[in-house]
Amino acid sequence: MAEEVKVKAKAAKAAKAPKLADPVKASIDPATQQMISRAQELGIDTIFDRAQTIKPCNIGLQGICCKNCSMGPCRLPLPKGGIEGEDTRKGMCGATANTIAARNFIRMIAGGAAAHSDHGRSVAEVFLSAARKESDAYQIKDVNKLMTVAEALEVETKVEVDGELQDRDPDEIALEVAEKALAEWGKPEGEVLYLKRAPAPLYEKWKKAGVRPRNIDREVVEIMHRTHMGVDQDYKNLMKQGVRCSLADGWGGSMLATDLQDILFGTPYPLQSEANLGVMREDHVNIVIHGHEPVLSEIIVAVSQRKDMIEYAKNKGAKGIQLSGICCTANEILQRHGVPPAGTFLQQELAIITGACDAMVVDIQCIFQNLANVAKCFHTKLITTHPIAKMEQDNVIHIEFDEHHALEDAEKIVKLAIDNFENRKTEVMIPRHKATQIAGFGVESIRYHLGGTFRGDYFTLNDNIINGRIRGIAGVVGCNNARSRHNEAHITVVKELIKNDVIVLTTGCNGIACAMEGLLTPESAQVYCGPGLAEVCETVGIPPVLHLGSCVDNSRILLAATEVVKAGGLGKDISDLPAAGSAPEWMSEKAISIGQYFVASGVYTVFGVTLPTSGAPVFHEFLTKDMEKLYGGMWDLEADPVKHAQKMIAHIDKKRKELGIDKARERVLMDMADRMALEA
Ligand code: SF4
Ligand code: MSK
Repeated sequence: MAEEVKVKAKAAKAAKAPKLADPVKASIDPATQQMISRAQELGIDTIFDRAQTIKPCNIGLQGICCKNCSMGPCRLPLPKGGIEGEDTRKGMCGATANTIAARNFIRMIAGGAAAHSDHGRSVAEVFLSAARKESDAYQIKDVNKLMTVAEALEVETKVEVDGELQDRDPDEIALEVAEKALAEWGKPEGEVLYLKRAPAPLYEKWKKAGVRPRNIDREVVEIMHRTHMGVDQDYKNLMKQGVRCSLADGWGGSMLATDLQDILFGTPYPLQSEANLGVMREDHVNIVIHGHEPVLSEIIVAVSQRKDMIEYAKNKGAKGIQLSGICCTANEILQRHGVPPAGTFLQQELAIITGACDAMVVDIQCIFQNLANVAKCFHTKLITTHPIAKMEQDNVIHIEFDEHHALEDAEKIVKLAIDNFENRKTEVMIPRHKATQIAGFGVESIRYHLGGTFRGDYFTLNDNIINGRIRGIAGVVGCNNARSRHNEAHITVVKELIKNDVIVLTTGCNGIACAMEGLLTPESAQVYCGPGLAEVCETVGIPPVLHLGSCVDNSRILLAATEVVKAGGLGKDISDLPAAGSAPEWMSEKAISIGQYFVASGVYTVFGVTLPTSGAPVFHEFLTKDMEKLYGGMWDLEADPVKHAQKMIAHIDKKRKELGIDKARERVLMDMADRMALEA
C-alpha cells in the first residue's frame, strides 16, 4: 500500500506543472514581460522559466569544486560559521580551496580569451583572403585604420624609391598586416605586439610582473597545462598566468578582431537606430542575426538591401526585409549599418516567440541550444553557419560559411528566409516597445566629438574631467544573467553613474539594454544626468552613454583610456585615471577574461551577481585587494546595483583626490548652486 502511494506521489510530482517565471519579476522591460507571458500562454518554456526550476550548485557557485581528475569531483564547502584559524580543507590530492578556486577561475579566463581570440583569428583569416584578393565579398574599406594598425604591427608604410621615401601600396601593406596579425596567435618568440600600445608605465608594470603574453594561443594552452591535475598549486602563480592570458585577449585577440573588422567593414561612426523587439515588423520578412562574428552578417546586410532581394520579398507578399540582431553580432551590424538590435542575450528565444521571425541566423557564442526547440513550435528556420558551432536538433539547418563563397552563402540564407515568410503559422505578436538610439562611437569618434575643433585630441574630454563637469569615466559592459532580473542592474548602475556626472562607455548586452531604456540619446542627458555631464552632452551633442560596440570592442575602451592618459593632466597611467569598470549582470567566461584584463590594465572593476571565488577567502582577497599593488586595478563584487555604482564613484573620487582635482569639482558645484540660488 505504502509503495502504491509512493508511486502515485511520484507520478503526481512528475505531472505537476513546471514552475513559471513571474514576467514582472523576471525583467524590467515591458516588451520582455509581454513575450514571457506569451510564451507561457503558448506552453513554451523560456530561460526565465527554467531559472525557476534549475538551481545552481552552491559549492560550484563559490568556485570550490574541482573535477580536474577522476578521483573527484572534490567539493570543499566552507564550514558553517566560516573559517576560524587555519583553513584545513583539501581535496583528495591535497589541493587547497585557494588552488581549486584559482584553477577554476583561470580556466574561465582561458575559455573567454579563447572565444574572443578565435573570433579574432577567423577575422584575420578572412582579412588575409581579402588582402590576397581571393574573395570579391571583402575589400579594404578603411585605409587610415590600415595605416594605424600597420604601425602597431611594425609593418612599414613607406618605401624608399630612388633615395626618396614614398607611400607604400596599401594592398602590399594589407598583405603584410594580415600575415603579421595571424602570426600573433602562434609566433615562436617575442611578445604580443599590441602591448606597446599601452601607456609606457603600464607596459613596464607588466614587464616587471612577468606577465607579457608571448603569443595568444600559447597563453590559453599554458592555462590548460598549469591547471591539469598536479601542476601549478600556488594561487598567486596561477593568477600570474591568468593575467597573462587575459592580456593576450584584451591587448591581443580582441584588439586585433576590432581593428581588422574596422579595416574590412569600416570604422564605426555615430548613427541613429532603434532597439528592442518592437523593431521587428509583421509585414516584412524578419531575419534575426545572432552571435558574435560579423564576417557573414556583413554580407547578409548587403544582400538583404539589394533591390532584387527586396523585389523577391515583395513577390512573396512581404513589404520588404527587416534585419535585426541579438547579442554582439547585433552590435557589430548596428555600429556599422544602423541595423537595430531586437534584444539582449536573454531575449533570443522571445524573438522567435513573436511568430514573425522567418529566419534566425546564428554564428558563435551566447546562443541557446533551446532556440532549436522554440523554433520547432513556429515556422522559423534556425540556421547555424559556423563550422565550430552546430546543434544536434534535426530542425536546424546548417549553411557553412566560407569567405570564398560568402556572397552565395548570404544569398541562400536571405532567400530561405523570404521563402519562409508565407509559412507563418501562429498569430504574430510583436511587442510595440522600441527606443531610438545613437550608437557607433569609438576611439576616433570620441576624439572628433570631444576633442574640440582646434585641439583635435582628447584634451576637451580631459579638461572637462579636470574642471569636474565630468566626474569620471566608467566602462559598463557585459551580459544578462537569468539569475537576476533582466536589465535591472544594467540600467540602475548606469543611471546612478550618469546622475553623478560619470560618463559611461558601454559595449555588449549592456549597450543594448541602455539603448532599450533610451539612454543612448543626447536628449537623455537632460533627464538623467547630473548638471556637469548634462552640460557637456548638450554642448557637444552626445549621449551620456557612448555605445562602443561588441564584446571584442572592449579593446576600444582600453585604447580610449590610453588616449585620455596621452592627452595629459590626468596622471601617467590608466590606473591614475578617475575611471572604473563594471559588469552588472555578467554570465560568460568571456566576462571573466574581460574583467581580468581591465584589472591588469589598472582599472578598478566591479562585478554584479556573484564571483566564483567566495568559497576561497584568501584567493578572493588576493583578487579584490592585493592585485591593486601589482597592476593598479582590482576586482570587486557588489550585487546591489546602487551600491555597485556608488563603489565605482567612490573609487573615481579617490583618484580625483590623488590627482588633486577634487577641489575643482567643488568649485564647479558651487558655481551651479550659486546660479540656482540666483535664479531662485
Ligand atoms: Fe580532487 Fe585533486 Fe582531482 Fe581536483 S585534482 S578532483 S582536488 S583529486
Ligand atoms: S553578447 S558575452 S551575453 S555581453 Fe557579447 Fe551579451 Fe555577454 Fe554574450
